[in-house]
Amino acid sequence: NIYEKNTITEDGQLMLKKAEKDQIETVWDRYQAQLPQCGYCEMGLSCRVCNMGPCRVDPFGEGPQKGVCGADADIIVARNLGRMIAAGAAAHSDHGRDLVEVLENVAEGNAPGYAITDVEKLKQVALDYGINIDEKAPLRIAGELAHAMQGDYGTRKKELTLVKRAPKKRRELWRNAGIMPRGIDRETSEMMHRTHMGVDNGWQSLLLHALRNALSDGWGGSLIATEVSDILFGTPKPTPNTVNIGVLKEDEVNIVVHGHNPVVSEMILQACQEPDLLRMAKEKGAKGINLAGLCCTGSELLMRHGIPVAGNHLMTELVIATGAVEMMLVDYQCIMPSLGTVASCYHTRMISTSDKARFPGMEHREFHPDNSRELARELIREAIENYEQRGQVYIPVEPVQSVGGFSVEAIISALGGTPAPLLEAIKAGKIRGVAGVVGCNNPKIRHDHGHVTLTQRLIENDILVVDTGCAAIATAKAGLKMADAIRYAGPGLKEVCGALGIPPVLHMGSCVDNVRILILASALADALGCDISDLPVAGSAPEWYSEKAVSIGTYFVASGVYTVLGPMPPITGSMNVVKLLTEGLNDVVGAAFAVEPDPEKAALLIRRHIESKRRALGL
Ligand code: BF8
Ligand code: SF4
Repeated sequence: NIYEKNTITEDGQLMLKKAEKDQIETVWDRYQAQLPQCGYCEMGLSCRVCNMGPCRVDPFGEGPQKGVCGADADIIVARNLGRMIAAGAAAHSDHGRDLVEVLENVAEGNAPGYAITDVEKLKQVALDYGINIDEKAPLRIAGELAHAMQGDYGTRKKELTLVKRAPKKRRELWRNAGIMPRGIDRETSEMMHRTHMGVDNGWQSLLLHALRNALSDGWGGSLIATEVSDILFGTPKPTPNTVNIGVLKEDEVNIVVHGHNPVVSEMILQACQEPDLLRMAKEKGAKGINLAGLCCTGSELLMRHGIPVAGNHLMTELVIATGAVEMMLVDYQCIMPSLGTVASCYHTRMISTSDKARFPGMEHREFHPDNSRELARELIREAIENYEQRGQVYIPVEPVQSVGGFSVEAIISALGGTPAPLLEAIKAGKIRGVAGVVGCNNPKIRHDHGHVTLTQRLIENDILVVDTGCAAIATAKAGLKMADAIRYAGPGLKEVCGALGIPPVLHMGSCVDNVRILILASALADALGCDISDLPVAGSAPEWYSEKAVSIGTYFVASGVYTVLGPMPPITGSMNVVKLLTEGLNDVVGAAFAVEPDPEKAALLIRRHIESKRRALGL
């Protein structure tokens, strides 16, 4: 049936049925209504960069082969891809900037409710920035660090500070290829400049700058986002949690946070735990206040506090259709503008919180570092009031157990303080290699099918999987992160994970936390004295949809990680671009992309790649 065709998840199928009954339009309905999607756009062959256009190039060679300005298919495709990467890098990096601003406000005493939680990490990152930390109070270090990080964002000729964490060989490669990232904003701004009509019309030079732009995200904006989040809210440690729509509770006030930046969700969490508000909830007849997450801000809370996650990207409308959510608070990114309409059919109050993100049908209550604590309390009070308005609820499944919180620090500590045991297991062949499975859901792919199937095939074949974002939520829902999930793993991986007491699939966080995978890969490369591109590792994004995912895939490849995409990016209009991205980049950065929508085949590609890297290392 149609429900099973759309999603592999039981909660998704049952909720789709419920949504149909309630006459709720979902992302799948709207996708169907768009079909067939524009073939020119699918191939990247349409251009609306300027007002002499819009233009399109005929892929069959019969109609026009150039836009009004004279741009051919190669230029148009490369320009479009470059702009996708610029948007993705901007999204992650601006998220990072918001955290730096909170750090600055904490240092100045203007952010009640926020604090420095991980002083060790603050000091370590400050040292990376060359800040003298001797005899300085944490708040003073925090102020200096925030200032230094702001410097990384702006115009500068130097290299980004944190690229020093990449292996030496990799940095030399970036310098020689001319793709070493400078300012974080600079690279995005330069991409917008280069893709203006009449600027960079070399498809190769455009794509090289696209690599640099993506690196400014992976080794800049996203890395800052993760590090400052750890400093402010704590570096994750392994924590049990529960996932799927069953984490909502019939007899409690359900509050859901959706979006990305922990700056809002952490304050909501604090408020949900305050005794006077809990008392108030009980007075209203609820057993308590139940906070659950969606998407990446959900993963942020899951990683640090074991807060349950109700679902990933394609589940966000369906969570509201339970009728059990008193309030959903959103910040930014991946929040479908349809959510307000869905909520209008139920009692759910929808709150937007960021000065840069508004949505139809939502009430706007803006969070700033100085008002966050009070505003969070006020909103939770209102959510509790709303409990009385609740109608019938439908929560059709039981939650699934999972373990998350695998920061690099936590992994190294599980290994006994050094990456050596993991390397030994890889050398001995018990673990063949490590694969990152990351990214979104996309209605073009059966929901969660790509993530779960690929992950199963990999762990069966003794490949350790690390995951983030919506992929990480998918495999958790599928039970691959339960303590006893090692029963799904091959014999070697089962033995190693069993001895360490970890699942074969490690939740490393939200999408900005993909940098944790980069740092892990760098640690392995350093320990082996090689480059990241020599390692038996791979990346994949089986169900990606967002511009952020394009930036992530690109910085993975530019960092030396072979990366397999599920859905095809809009580049097939230029064979030159396709060839460069899937083959030519091997000569530039020692890694390239592959595209394979079938996760069974993607698993084979990754296994083949990992085995070839093992052979090259003599393993
Ligand atoms: O940053 S995986 S659908 S929620 S873009 Fe979005 Fe994709 Fe999910 Fe988080 Ni990432
Ligand atoms: Fe057309 Fe060139 Fe303008 Fe693009 S930049 S819309 S191809 S004229």
